[in-house]
Amino acid sequence: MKRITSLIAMALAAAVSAFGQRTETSLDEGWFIRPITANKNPEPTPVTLPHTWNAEYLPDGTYNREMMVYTRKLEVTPAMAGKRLFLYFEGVNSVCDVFVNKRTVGGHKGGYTAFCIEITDAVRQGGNELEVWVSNAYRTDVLPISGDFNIYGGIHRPCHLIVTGADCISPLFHASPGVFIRQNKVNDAAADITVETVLSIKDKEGLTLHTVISDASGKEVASASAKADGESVKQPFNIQDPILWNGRENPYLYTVTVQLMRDGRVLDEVVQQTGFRYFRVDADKGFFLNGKPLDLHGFCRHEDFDGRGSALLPEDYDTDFDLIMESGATMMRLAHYPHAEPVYRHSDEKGIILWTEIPMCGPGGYDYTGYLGNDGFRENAIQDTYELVYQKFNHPSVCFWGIFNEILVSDGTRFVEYDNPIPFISEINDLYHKIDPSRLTTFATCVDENYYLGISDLIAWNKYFGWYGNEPNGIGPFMDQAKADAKGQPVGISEYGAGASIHHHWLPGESRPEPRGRFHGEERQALVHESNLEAIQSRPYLWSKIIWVFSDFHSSIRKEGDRDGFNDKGLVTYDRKTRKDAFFLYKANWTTDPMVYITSRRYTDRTQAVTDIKVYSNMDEVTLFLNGKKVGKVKPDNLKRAIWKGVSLQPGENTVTAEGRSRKTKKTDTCTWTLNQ
Ligand code: GCB
Repeated sequence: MKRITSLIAMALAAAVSAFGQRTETSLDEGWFIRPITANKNPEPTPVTLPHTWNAEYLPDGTYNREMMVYTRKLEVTPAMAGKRLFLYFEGVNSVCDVFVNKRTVGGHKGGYTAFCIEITDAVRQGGNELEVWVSNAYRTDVLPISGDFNIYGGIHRPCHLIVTGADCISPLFHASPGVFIRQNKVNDAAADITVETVLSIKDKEGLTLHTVISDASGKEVASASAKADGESVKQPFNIQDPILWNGRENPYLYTVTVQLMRDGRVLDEVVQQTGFRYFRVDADKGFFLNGKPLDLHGFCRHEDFDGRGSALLPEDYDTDFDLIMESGATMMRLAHYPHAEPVYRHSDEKGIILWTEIPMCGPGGYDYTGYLGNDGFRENAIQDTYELVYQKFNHPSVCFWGIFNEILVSDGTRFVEYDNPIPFISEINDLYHKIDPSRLTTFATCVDENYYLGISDLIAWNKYFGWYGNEPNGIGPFMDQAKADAKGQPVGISEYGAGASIHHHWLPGESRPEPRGRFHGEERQALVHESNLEAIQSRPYLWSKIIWVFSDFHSSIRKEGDRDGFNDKGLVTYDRKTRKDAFFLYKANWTTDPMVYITSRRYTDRTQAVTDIKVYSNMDEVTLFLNGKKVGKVKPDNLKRAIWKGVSLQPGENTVTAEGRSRKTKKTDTCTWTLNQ
């Protein structure tokens, strides 16, 4: 019965889209998974992609990092005779071999970029067997070789079958769309662009390429035809008075349709969305989008969701983006690897600026053996760079290419000659610029020394003042010094934050939670963010101000906070159901839609009668009521905090109400605390 259902589902998933002779069919349904070792549960389990076998921890708190085998039937219909067939995997973590009818057809190293394999000669009419051996075991030749997050094993992103005619726009070129919209020069008056199309053709006779650019209403704004007789075709366009892609204010998108034609017949078609924009970073004034300053603040984000691991569903991306938009963020750093396609698409559509990076991730090297001594590591990083850039090339949201996160030196503390990472980092930086001269390069470092200055266009620091460190001066003076040392290179903040459990509560004056300890009071996280935000807000030279991290995530190396195996520095919980207090600090500071929020609201059972009450609000003034009686009216301060000191709760239940007012608008928030004495 199960088999029949999955066959029906496979049939339904077929013919998802058809452009010219190209069809793209989802292969997400109808898979089975089994361990490679037959003695362990040899019975295959049916699964649907995206899938990981590590969504939950094992009972002992570890997760399986062995090889698993995915199998699926692939039906080749008579209509596919004479066509070219390609398997397109959006992401298989982290190493795989792909077989068709027991024959190797290809494989891939690296779990966060797509790859495409032509299987035309490996299939036969009728039923075929697809098999993918996937391993997420530790390796020194596949990025990342280190990191504070879990490496989810599986075909954790969707998979498609692409069928084209003999001549097509290449799906094979670094598994990219094969169409690259290069923004040579964009300003308010014109967008000077080149549409470059990579072809995979068997017979170039009579081929032409017809490209149409249309605006958001579907109206054609430019078109051109060119002879398609080489491996790639470049078509220049000059679009007058373009409507610019302008971040959250106006994320305006154009559509570029490229058709490969012969004798008036469309052989293949690729459709891409893009937005035209220009940007720069000033060492003193920060980021400018389309000539105007835009404050870049937001979150680092991991691809990790309760019950799913990294195999997110479309609705999970909707949930995340609703929260990101609600917070008022203008940017995101996609940590610490390329994210799935919906993240880039949502960012394009909603106007979020992206920093996206290859998984070259510290700290240290593999068990601190260094980086470049590992055979294959360099090649894998270069491959990742090509794949990331070409696969995400047309997304207007992407403004920054990230080279690495926290690469320390061989022993984790010292900078030693035999594994000096700088030449390699420079090599990746140059490669980014060679493939895509239109964007800026950056990285996230945690070292205080100046080893890395001047290598990339921009630089940013991961700094945890108030959480890991006891530094008396905080992030402000640290960044002032970094700016002075950087001699004109723009400096930013790539991470700052603190851990928090929504089940742990902390009062000012209590001792500071241990970062590696079990008690991670929610209120303390908010306080750390307040002090960082204050320092950051008064330093307009910071080109990026990025919080670690959007949501809590799995990290098997951690045993702290309220659960093992989690990093709890999220501003929202792992299940996205709770926005922690600190989330509302940012919402109050980053948004203008009237809001009022009583902090410490989850601290419902109390033993101290006298307490401070803190409200985050972006409104003109806030009035506090306790059990219906007015406590007082306060104007929120520079961090949008309204604080009432020494309020006395009554024994038993207390109703706390905050009423925000801005001219005629009124907003209220209420919570209940019980005083047990
Ligand atoms: C960092 C790392 C990030 C960690 C974070 C933390 O600097 O870049 O991967 O998860 O700190 O929580 O300690």
